[in-house]
Amino acid sequence: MSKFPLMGVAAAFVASTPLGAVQFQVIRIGDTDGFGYGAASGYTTGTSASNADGLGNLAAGDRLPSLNGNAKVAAGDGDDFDNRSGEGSSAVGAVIGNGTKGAAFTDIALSKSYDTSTAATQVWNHSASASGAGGAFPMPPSATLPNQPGFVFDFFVAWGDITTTTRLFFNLVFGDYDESPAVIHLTSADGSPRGIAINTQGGVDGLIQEASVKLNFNDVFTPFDGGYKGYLAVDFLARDESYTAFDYIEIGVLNDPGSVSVNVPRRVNVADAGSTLALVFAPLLGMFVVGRMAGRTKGA
Ligand SMILES: [Ca+2]
Ligand SMILES: [Ca+2]
Ligand SMILES: [Ca+2]
Ligand SMILES: [Ca+2]
Repeated sequence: MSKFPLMGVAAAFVASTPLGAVQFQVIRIGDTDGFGYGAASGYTTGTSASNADGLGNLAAGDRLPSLNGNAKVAAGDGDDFDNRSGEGSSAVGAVIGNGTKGAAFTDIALSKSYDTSTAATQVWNHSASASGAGGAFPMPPSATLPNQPGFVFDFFVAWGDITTTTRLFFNLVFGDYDESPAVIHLTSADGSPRGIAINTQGGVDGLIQEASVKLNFNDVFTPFDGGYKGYLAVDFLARDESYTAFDYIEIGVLNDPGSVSVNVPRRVNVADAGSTLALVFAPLLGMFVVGRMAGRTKGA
C-alpha cells in the first residue's frame, strides 16, 4: 500500500472526467501528434517522405525527419528537435494521480548531442518552423547515457467505471531504436516485472515503431477505497542508445481481446499477459535495471 501514499487524497489527483460518469477507456502520457510533427508535410528522411504512407500523423512505419536533409537520423547529425508544447497526461474514465510522469520525455530528441545543439541554438521546433535553444533536456546532461525515459502510470478508476474482467493493452510509440540490446520493462501493481522484446529498425534510419502488450486487469489494478488504483511503471532500457524519440504511451481497454491490431499496425511486438517473456528476459533485465538505477539519480 505504501506505493500509493497520496492516492485517495483529493489534492493528489487532476480530475479529467467526473468520477462515476464515464467508463474507463484510456490513460495516456504525452499526446498523439506524430512526435509534434503532425503529418510532417514537407519533411524528408533521405529521399523518402518522412510520412511514408502519407496518411495521418507520423506513426508506426513512418520515419522521423532527418532535419539536415541527409538519410541519417542520429545524434550529432543535425536532427535534434524539441516539439514539446506543455505535454502532460490525459485520461477518459480515470483520475490521474500525482505519481504519473514521463511526458517531458515525449516529442523531443533524446539525443546525446542535444546540449550541444542547445548551446548552438540548433534545436528545431516544428511549430515555430525555426531552430533555437529548445527546452530543458529531461535527464541532463544529454551527453551521458542512458537518456531513456522512465514512465509511470498512477491513476484511479471508480467501481462503476470498470469491471475486473476487462482486458487491457499497453502501447508505446517510439522512433530510431537501433542499438541493441534493449527491452521495455514493465512493473505491475504488485511489483512483478515483465519484458517486451523490441526489434531494431533494421537499417531504416528513423523508423517509427510501436510496442504493445496485452494486460490483465490485475496487472494494472488493485482494489482501493471506492474503486481501483491503476499502476504501471515502464522503463525503456537501452543503455547504449544515443538517439531516440517517443510520441506517447498509453494503457487502454482492449475491446477485441483476440487482437490489438487497431493499435499496432506495423512492426509490432505483441505478447500475451502471462507469457514467458519475463523469464526469457529476466537475466537481461537484471543487468539493465542495475545500470538504469545507477543513472537514475539524474532525475525524472
Ligand atoms: Ca505534442
Ligand atoms: Ca540527419
Ligand atoms: Ca537511435
Ligand atoms: Ca506526442
